[in-house]
Amino acid sequence: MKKTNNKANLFCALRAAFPSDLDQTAVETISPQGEPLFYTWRDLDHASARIANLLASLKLPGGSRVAVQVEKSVEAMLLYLATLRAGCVFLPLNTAYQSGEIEYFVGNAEPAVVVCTPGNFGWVSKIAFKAGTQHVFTLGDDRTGSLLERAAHHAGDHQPVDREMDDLAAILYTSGTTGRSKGAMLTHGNLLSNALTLKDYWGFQPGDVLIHALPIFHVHGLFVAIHAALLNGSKMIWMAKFDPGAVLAAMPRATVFMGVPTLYVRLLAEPGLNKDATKNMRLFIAGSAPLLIETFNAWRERTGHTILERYGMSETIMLTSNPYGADARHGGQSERRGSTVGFPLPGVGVRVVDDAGKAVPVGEIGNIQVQGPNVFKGYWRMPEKTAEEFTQDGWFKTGDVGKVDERGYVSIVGRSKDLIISGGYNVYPAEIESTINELPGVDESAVVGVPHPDFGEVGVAVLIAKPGVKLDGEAILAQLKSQLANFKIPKRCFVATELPRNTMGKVQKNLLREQYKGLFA
Ligand code: MCA
Ligand code: AMP
Repeated sequence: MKKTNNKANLFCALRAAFPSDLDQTAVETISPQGEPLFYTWRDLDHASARIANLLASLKLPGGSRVAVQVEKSVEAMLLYLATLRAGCVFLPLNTAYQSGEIEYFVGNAEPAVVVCTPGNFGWVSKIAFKAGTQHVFTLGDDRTGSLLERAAHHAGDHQPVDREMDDLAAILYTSGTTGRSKGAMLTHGNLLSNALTLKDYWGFQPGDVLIHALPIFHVHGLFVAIHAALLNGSKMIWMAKFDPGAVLAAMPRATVFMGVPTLYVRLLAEPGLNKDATKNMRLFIAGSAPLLIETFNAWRERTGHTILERYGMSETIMLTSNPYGADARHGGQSERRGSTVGFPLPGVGVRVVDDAGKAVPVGEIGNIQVQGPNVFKGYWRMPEKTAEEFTQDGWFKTGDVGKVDERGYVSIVGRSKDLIISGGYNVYPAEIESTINELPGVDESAVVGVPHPDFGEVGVAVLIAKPGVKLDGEAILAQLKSQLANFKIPKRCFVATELPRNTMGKVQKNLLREQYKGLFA
């Protein structure tokens, strides 16, 4: 690998933003044993260099994937930074994924390196070696495991590998309405351009402190949150898991919080959430799922802060945002409006079209298409799928349905893709249905999303048994648990005699949604 002209390597931009006093605290956290831990900027630099040197010592071909399924820890973030430094491609995997899901991702991405928890080494390494992976390391959330043991033998300085803007930095798997998951390929240029835009648009400033309470295997926690903090040289208060009490307790020492709507719902249930508890905070940002207007209003009422809602996708990182301050592109409007996702970010194109691809008039509903330096390079090894998702003139079809009002605010009003967003995680009914349909005695099934007070939306399964077979919904759910990540498991499963169908024979999911909409009210 060449080691010159490395300015396009995203790590270089992040590293350049570290404060000049490297001995300041960059991250504070609590160990799994409950002891406070502090990492300086120098620690982030040296520890990520050691891991990058370890990766370099493996003499991997350029563009090698590093697949990672580990619990959240500061070291897991350092592994991400090290992967960028080393010029490899980071492939984060949700810790809830079961062996069948991991087997697919590893088989599809063919990573050169897999990092898993010490407890999962047995089954993960078996899958990895079968797929041709040469190196499997372990990383525990308590700084244990072979990755750090091996990295400790390497030097604490490392020259980031030369990368072009168009080179891959990460692959994020995202499911589809049909077929298996697709790996969205994000480049150094995609990530850097979006991070720079967000830092500016959200007014990141000296002295900001971010509460980081999201998982780091998806865009929100991994890119939006970490890049914003690092690019601003901001300290992070790092939480391995979201705990509303701990977040509330950290607010007097913090200024920015990012969360999916469920996190806001749970914080609102804390009696201590009030104006006084949040007075040091500058900005609350929400996204990944629709923020109910009730939550938006309740938050303003209780804290005096107006949540800034934004919208994005794994394929595009962030697309739109409500304004932080006056947006000169929109006549200086600065209002954060509930039930909208704000304006297209600077440099991002958003258009709303009808099914024939023709632009709809202002205020009318249509399909959202987007364009910009943040839009991904394509799906990993799926050129046909990539081609299908782009228009002839190069716009990406989001699958979201929405409108842009006369003031320029974008609203998402639905989705043309059959997708359930539960607590900020995406669940594709097609995947759950095909897994259920494989179970003994099942003839067919339908999975729909219904409102849920905590997760926003959850899946409910309705299935039909084969003639003469008696099935039990609870037993079906128990069987699914060994095959699918826990958040994908429908919260209820009903056995019916038939599914409602239209004259074309298509299951009428809207009728099922209507039938079960009050289940969790
Ligand atoms: C946990 N459970 C869930 C979910 N999470 N069920 C449905 N939906 C969920 N999201 C279930 C588990 O299956 C388990 O059930 C029980 O709840 C307890 O699990 P546990 O892990 O302890 O739950 P938790 O810690 O309370 O987690 C809830 C959570 C978490 C904190 C809201 O789901 C979370 O961190 N969500 C954030 C997801 C996120 O970061 N999304 C960003 C994607 P059982 O006991 O029956 O097994 S990036 C994105 O969407 C785009 C690009 C964007 O715009 O940002
Ligand atoms: P993912 O596949 O995890 O990247 O999820 C992306 C999808 O999340 C988008 O296509 C939207 O459907 C949804 N999404 C993200 N942010 C918002 C938001 N603020 N409001 C409504 N939906 C959102």
